[in-house]
Amino acid sequence: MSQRILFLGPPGAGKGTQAQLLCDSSGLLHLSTGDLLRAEVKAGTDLGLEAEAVMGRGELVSDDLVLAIVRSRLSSHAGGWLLDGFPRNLAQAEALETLLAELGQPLEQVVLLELDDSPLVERLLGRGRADDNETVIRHRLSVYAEQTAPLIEHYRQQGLLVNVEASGTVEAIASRISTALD
Ligand code: B4P
Repeated sequence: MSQRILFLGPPGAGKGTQAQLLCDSSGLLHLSTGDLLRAEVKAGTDLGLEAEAVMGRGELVSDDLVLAIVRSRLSSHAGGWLLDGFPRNLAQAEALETLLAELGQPLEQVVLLELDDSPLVERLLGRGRADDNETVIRHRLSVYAEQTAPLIEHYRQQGLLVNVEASGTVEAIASRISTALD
């Protein structure tokens, strides 16, 4: 199986859920920028204070801040990894490519989790995190469409993209992902 994987998809597609399962069974490092940012918020660091307001509005935290987190984690890890929720725009994707070239660890596969808006909103309302009210969710979906969705074409052109239908049970989706990964 690929050792350097990225999960792409709209908020609520289940990136975090599926990444956790796959990393538990494969031993890959699970690197979720959302989880790492929430840990900073919880710890009350300067970085967390800056991120909290931005996340609460459903917008993207600054590229520099997110990249610093990813750089520090990837530089200190020798094995395989799964990036969940990063990159979220073209600038982050380009910065990631530069970092991975420096580390000599090219990306091997990008899994796109695909789901329509209406089940996404339903799932996120059910999750009930601080940034999961309907107005913020709608805004996150539009931020995804404008800033993150262009990455689909970017990775398709690089021949790295595999599409996975993200509807159905957690187990059914996990099984589709494992079939899709080389
Ligand atoms: P994230 O933490 O990445 O979260 P997400 O995209 O909202 O959710 P995900 O797709 O992981 O869904 P999950 O498995 O939890 O982002 C949050 C915020 O952090 C962003 O808005 C942004 O502000 C900031 N951020 C993160 N990365 C950033 C970056 N690189 N740059 C800038 N800002 C960044 O599943 C959702 C719910 O569905 C859960 O309740 C789950 O239990 C449920 N679920 C999962 N699979 C299901 C299934 N098959 N059926 C039914 N329910 C299911």
